[in-house]
Amino acid sequence: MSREEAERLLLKVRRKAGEREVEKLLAIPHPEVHEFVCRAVELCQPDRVFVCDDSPEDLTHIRSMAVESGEEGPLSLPGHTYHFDGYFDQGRDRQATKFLVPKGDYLSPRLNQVEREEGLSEILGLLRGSMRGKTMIVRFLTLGPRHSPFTIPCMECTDSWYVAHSVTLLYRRGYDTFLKLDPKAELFKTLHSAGELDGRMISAEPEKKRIYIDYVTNTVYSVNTQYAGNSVGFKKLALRLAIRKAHREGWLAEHFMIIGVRGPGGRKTYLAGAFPSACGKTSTAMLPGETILADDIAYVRNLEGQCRGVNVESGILGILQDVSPKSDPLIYQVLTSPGEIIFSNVLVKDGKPYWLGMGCELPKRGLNFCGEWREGMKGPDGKPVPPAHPNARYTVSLSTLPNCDPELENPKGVELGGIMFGGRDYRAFVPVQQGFSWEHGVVLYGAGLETETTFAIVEEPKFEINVMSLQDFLSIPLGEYLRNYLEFGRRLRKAPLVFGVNYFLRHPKTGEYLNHRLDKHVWVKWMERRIHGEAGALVSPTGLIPRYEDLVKLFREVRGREYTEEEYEEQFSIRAKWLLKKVGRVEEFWKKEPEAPPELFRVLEETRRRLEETRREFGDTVSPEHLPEEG
Ligand code: SPV
Ligand code: MN
Repeated sequence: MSREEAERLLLKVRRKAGEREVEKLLAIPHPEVHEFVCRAVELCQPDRVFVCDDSPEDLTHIRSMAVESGEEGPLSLPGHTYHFDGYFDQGRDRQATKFLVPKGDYLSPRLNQVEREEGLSEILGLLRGSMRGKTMIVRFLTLGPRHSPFTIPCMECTDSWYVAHSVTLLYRRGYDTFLKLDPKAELFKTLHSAGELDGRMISAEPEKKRIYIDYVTNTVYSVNTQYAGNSVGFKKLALRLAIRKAHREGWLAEHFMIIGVRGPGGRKTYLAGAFPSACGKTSTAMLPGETILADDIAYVRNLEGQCRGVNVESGILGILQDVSPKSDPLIYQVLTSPGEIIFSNVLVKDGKPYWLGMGCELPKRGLNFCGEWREGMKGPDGKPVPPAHPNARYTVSLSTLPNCDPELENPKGVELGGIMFGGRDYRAFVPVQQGFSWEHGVVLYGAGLETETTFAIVEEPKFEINVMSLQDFLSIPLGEYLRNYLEFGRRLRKAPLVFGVNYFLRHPKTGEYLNHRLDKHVWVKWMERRIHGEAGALVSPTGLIPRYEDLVKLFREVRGREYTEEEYEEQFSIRAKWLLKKVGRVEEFWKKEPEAPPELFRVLEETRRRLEETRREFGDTVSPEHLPEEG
């Protein structure tokens, strides 16, 4: 498109945006950018358009408009603000989030979807006129570090200053990348409107909340919602687009944290980890003494045979609940010091934010997501309203954390020595184990990742399979995704070791947790030693497990305590009966996926055979003393 054509196209925008904003758009040599902004203006009919060029003035403008508009409120500490989402808008909304699937395309029926034309007409209808009286903010950013093989350029049009402000904290600035963009470069685009707002600047029509993903045009539409996971299009929404791109191009887009783990002699080894919500992901990434590179989403590529990973984001949208000086000293310190932080859905009293489990008594009244809150209050659905929402979050830039890894912006990312998968499993998997191979680990710990949702000693437990903790976001058939994963590892010169972790093992009789919250630090250090061939292992039917003598040393070093043989015996006994049930569940789940790769069933079948043999010889629960040494 020539400049003249672009100017003609942007005429409509010029009336609302003014000369300076249009010049910022015209400086970008990518016709899709102009078309997208024009279409958004025509459809949503904002009164004004603001194009953010990432200059300090523009970023300050967004920050102050977030407060001036009333979407955020100031707190006492400099830089701290709060934001509330509506009562029915407190988390990612599985039901309202759908793929737009063109006729003739197939997505697993497990993925929420609507026929593309029908869905488009619904969501465009809801967006029509949604920005009247408001300003549309246009933002440019990159997913992954800038100037890197990982970079994906992205843009967002939103009518929420809070969303635009969150983007500043969570992502890398991208306007200058867009100025130099190849006019044919692939872009991800998101169009968001908070819709009708009530007197407290909260989306007023939650029943009309829709979040639709159009993978045909790499566009995310989101309306009548403000919760960041639904409105900031670059988290799990763009992840769905990235998964398709990764699959086409042979790399991985994952729900991963990445931690830098220190080993002997000052070396550092990077490990990635996938965990469903509330299974220990952030607390693993934030282990004291180690560094955090990524908290939520990573891209992983084969660069010259090496498995390299980057953080897609540059900030954290973290859960506040149970962050206390004791459990998470690092992040607690950050949250109680001056600096740019948005607190969402907390309790606010006298300029201070409060959340559940913060380690002090909470005020009996204050301001929260329901308005003026007092103890005993009931919500619109008749349920008691907690002082702060359990999914209350903080939004902060990673670079402000003292433990931020220095390689965050490395365009080549970091080499991943290992990948861990962790679910919530009260009675089967040992706390840590290593897959026999890439294939074995990816299938058994990743494709079989489960979260146990109930614990009762007598009843049959309930489980939810969450493949690689990515299941909600998968945008291609599950079997194809797994095949891509397996092949990715086979093409590497040295595939990362694959580990399965389980922080939730309980005593079979008393129901008590068998590990302390911080024992995971020992498991992580054991993985680090394994990657460098510096720890032995025993061969169990489901993977390689630590030897007692290695753990004794690590517990002394890391936790400063003696690790007893009784603890080891309890934690690392092979619970063959429950493990056999697990294998059965995973098999049942995957049988329903027509494209499931045959290797998956082979690994499961071999696991079953090994478990049955061991059980026949030693019984339902097998002490590690019966297991042979590796090699
Ligand atoms: C999660 O729930 O996995 C999150 C928060 O990381 S959200 O951004 O809502 O996805
Ligand atoms: Mn997440």
